[in-house]
Amino acid sequence: MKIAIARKVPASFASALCAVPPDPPIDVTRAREQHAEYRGALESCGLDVRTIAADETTPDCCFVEDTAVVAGGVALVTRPGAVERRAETGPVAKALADHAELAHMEAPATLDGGDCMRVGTTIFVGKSLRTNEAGIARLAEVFAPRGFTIVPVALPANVLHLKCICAPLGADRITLVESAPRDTFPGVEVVRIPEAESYAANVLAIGDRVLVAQGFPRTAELLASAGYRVVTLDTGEFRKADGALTCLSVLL
Ligand code: CIR
Repeated sequence: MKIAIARKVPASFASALCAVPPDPPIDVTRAREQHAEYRGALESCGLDVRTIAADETTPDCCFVEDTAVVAGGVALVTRPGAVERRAETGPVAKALADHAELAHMEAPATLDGGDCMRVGTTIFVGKSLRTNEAGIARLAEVFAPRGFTIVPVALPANVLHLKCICAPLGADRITLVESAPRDTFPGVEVVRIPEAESYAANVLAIGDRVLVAQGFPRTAELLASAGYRVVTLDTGEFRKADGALTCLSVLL
């Protein structure tokens, strides 16, 4: 059975990093309910969900995706771009150690897992304010010898992570917001997400099912027409902290 690593929402999530201060503020109780629904959806997709305890000193710790990149049996534990998030990696690395060979990243490299999108044997990596050249070089050093091709993708400064504009839909297909250039992803089939629903481009595909943020009907229709079984989830509290669906798990 495939494993998903998730991490509980701390009470301090109320002061998670946010590009814009949310109004109304983050409701931690509701975030915890949404997180439980998310974990339930992963289980319904047949995943064995392992949930790490929260750490009150790291308000963003539920966004585990940023702390590791897993491919080909290796987990590269990242050095997150935001200083406030650096201490999140230890417990995730511990949880991953039973399932994957661990690799690490040293200063000055920084990389957030949300900038990495694996499609077959290609890993697209966003050059963002969180992921620097040294981080991309380390990604290549770990995964290129294992048969992966690393393709850097320049991102505008207002895009937090690569997977804010696209997400994998299996081995040869992705979602991609309409405004992003198609030729950045050669040889990959694309389901275009309307600009007005750009937040919903961050889907989580598991087999023939795809988890989609609630409240984006056009995206849900497009994915259903593309042959997926769509499961919608309320991610409202995570969105306030610039998070979405892929951010909340690491899949093995
Ligand atoms: C941050 O700014 O780092 C968090 N508040 C949001 C991280 C979202 N992670 C992701 O998209 N992979």
